[in-house]
Amino acid sequence: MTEKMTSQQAMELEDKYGAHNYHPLPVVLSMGKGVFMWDAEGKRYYDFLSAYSAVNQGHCHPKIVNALIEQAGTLELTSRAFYNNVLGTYEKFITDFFGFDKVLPMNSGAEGDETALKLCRKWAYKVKGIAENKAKIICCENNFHGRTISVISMSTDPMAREDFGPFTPGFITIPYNDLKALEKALEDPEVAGFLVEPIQGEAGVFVPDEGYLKKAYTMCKSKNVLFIADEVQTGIGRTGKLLACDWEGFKPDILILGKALSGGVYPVSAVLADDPIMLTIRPGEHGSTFGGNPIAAKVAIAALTVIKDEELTENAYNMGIIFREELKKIDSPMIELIRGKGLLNATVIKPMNGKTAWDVCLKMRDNGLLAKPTHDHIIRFAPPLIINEEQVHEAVEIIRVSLKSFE
Ligand code: IF1
Repeated sequence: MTEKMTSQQAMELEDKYGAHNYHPLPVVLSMGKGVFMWDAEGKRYYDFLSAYSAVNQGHCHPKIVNALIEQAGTLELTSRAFYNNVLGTYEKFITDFFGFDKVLPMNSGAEGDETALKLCRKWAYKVKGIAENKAKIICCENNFHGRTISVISMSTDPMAREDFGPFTPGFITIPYNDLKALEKALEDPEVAGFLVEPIQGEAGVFVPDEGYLKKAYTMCKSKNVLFIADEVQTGIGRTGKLLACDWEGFKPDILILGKALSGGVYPVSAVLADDPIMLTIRPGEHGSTFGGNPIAAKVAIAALTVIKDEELTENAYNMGIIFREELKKIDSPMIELIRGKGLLNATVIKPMNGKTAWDVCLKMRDNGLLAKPTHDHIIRFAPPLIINEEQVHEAVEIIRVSLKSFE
């Protein structure tokens, strides 16, 4: 029996044999359950990242894990060269769940965004009648839609773009939360779509002005432009509504889902749209080996069923209010501001005595809570949506003690 691996050994192995494309917080997790994870030495942590909102249902949810195990032992993959007895059931389930005619199943969030871009362009040429190769898609500054070449072609983050050129053409970048800029960009008759995150997660949980999304949607409709909502991070209950777009009561023309669509158990993403858009892609024009595989189908049905049966959207709404209220009670000069919706929240940290958000995250780790900074001074707080009130209070106390330790 091999010696139980220590955290140090695990980190050394990753450093020696793994690409250095991440700078993880120095903690090595070995087990997860509900809102908690445990490290290699058995120390327990509150998970306040949820793998960037992929683990909304809590770690290792039995219903989702059992769906995975059962299907994996029955029929794991057919490819789309053949039918299987699970995919159609899943397609009906998810299109009913979100209210669209059809779904195009993929695997990662970036694949979902790429699929949405291709679908929008196909619609531009087949339906809107834009001249071939002239279709343009509007996106926002400080966006995050994934790491593929076309997706980073929309990025304004130097780190995401540097030395990865040349880039895919056909994107118009405008400031986020700026209707005047959108109005101007929409004057271009070759614009086919507007791709936007209802809340910009990676940028630091930027919540746009109330009404921005609905007005943007209405402006797009007036110009026969598709509103494409990237809800990979904000969707599936995270913001206290099933979709963040639900806060403003409209249905996007194209909806992109990922992450919590599987509860973190398996890579599953999906693009949903109604027939006039979705049917512009014909057989053989798009797909993927694993897209819509039987395991993904069963896991996604279980993951969405858990969201509904355990009323996790409502819990995210209620626990989010308590979390922000309690966080605001912390009297710390390091807390510059708190923002968010539901259980997608962030605080901007003002460095103090040379200590930054990174140091706060290290201290919270020592005190039993895991979160990670984004863009230097912002800490995102996104626990699994199953968190209860007592756990919210305990987590806020850990955050308070950690901040106080720097005074
Ligand atoms: C990493 C960020 C978050 C996303 C939205 C598409 C995707 C993501 C709105 C692509 C993915 C992940 C990627 C992950 C860290 C995380 C992240 F920091 F990178 F930006 F959440 F904010 N649309 N976000 O947030 O989905 O292909 O990853 O399945 O790259 O380290 P994916």
